[in-house]
Amino acid sequence: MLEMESVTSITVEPPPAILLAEDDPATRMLMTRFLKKAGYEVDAVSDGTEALDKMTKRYYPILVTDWEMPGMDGVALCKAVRNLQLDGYVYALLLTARDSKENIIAGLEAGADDYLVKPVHEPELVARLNAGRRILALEHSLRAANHRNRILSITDALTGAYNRRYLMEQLPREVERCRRYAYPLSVIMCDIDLFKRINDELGHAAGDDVLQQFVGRVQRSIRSNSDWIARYGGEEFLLVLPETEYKSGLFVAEKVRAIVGAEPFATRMGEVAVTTSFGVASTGPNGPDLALKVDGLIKAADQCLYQSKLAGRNRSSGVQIPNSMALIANA
Ligand code: GH3
Ligand code: MG
Repeated sequence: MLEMESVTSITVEPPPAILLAEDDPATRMLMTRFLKKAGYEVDAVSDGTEALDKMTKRYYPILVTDWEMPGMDGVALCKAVRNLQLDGYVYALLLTARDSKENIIAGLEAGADDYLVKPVHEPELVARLNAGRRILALEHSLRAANHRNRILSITDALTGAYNRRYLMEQLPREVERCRRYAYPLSVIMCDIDLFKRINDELGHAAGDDVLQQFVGRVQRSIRSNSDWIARYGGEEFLLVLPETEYKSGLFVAEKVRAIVGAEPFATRMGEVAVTTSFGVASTGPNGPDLALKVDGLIKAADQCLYQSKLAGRNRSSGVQIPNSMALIANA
C-alpha cells in the first residue's frame, strides 16, 4: 500500500543544501555562519556567473543571492536559474538593500520567490527559509505522487508486470534502438497451458495466485536491467529481450519453461502444477530491418506460440524473421 507523504515531513528531512552568492566577503562570512548555525550545508560563491556554473553541476534546492554583484547580478541569476532543467525546484531568496516597491516587484518577476532586506536579521532569515522549505516539501510530494501515478499507469495491478499500454509505448522504442545500434531483439509470447481448467477447478482467486507467481518466477529468471515482461492479455505475457538473438531467445524460453514446470504453484486453494507454452520471434543478429514493425514481431511470436499449443503444449517454438530489406538491397 502506498502512503501519501506528509508536508510536515520537513521536520525530519535534513535541511536542503544552500548555494549562497554574495560578493561582499564580510556579508558572505556572516551569512554562511547564520546558515550553518541553522543546520544548512552551505556552498558560498562571490558572483552570479560562478553560482550559475555551480547550479548546473549540482542540485541546490535553495539559492540565497545578493542583488548587486559584479558581472551577473542576483536578478539575472534568478532569471537564468529559471531557464535551467534541474532535478527539482530551486527556492530563490534575494538579498537586497533596495527595498522600494518597484525593485521588489522586479526581483520577484525575475524569478525570486522571496526577498530579504539588508542588513539581514538572523531570526527572519531562518523563518523565511523555513517557509521556503514548506514549498520545497510540497513540490517534492507532488513529484513523488506524479512518479507513483506514472508507475500505476504502466503496471498491471494483479501481477506487477508492465501493462499493455506500456508494452505498446515501449516496444516500438526497443525496436528502433536495436535498429539504430544493429543489435538483435527477441520477444517471447508466453501462455499458461489450460489455465481455464485451473480457474474452473480451484476458482478464479487461485487462478490469480498462479498469474502473480508466474510473473514472479519469470522476473527472477531474466536479466533485470534490460529484459522485461508485460501482460499482453488474460494469461498471455510478452517477454522482451533486447540484445538477444534467436538462439538465446529460445534458450530463455526453455529456461522459463523449466522454472515454471519445476515446482507446483502454491495457491490459496492448494498446490497446482502449471506448464506454459512459448513462441519466440527474433530479428536477425544485426537487428530489425526497416520493414519490421512491432505488430509483425508480435504476430510472429503469436504464430509460434500457436504452433507450440498445436504440438501438445509445454514447449517452445520460434522463428528468426528474415531481413527482407537486406535481401532486396543485396540483390
Ligand atoms: P490453452 O492451453 O489453449 O492456452 O488453454 P487455456 O485454458 O489457457 O486458454 P483459454 O484462452 O481457453 O482460457 C484462458 C482463461 O484465462 C480464460 C479466462 O477466464 C482466464 N483469465 C483471463 N484473465 C484472468 C485473470 O486475470 N485471472 C484469472 N484467474 N483468470 C483469467
Ligand atoms: Mg492459456
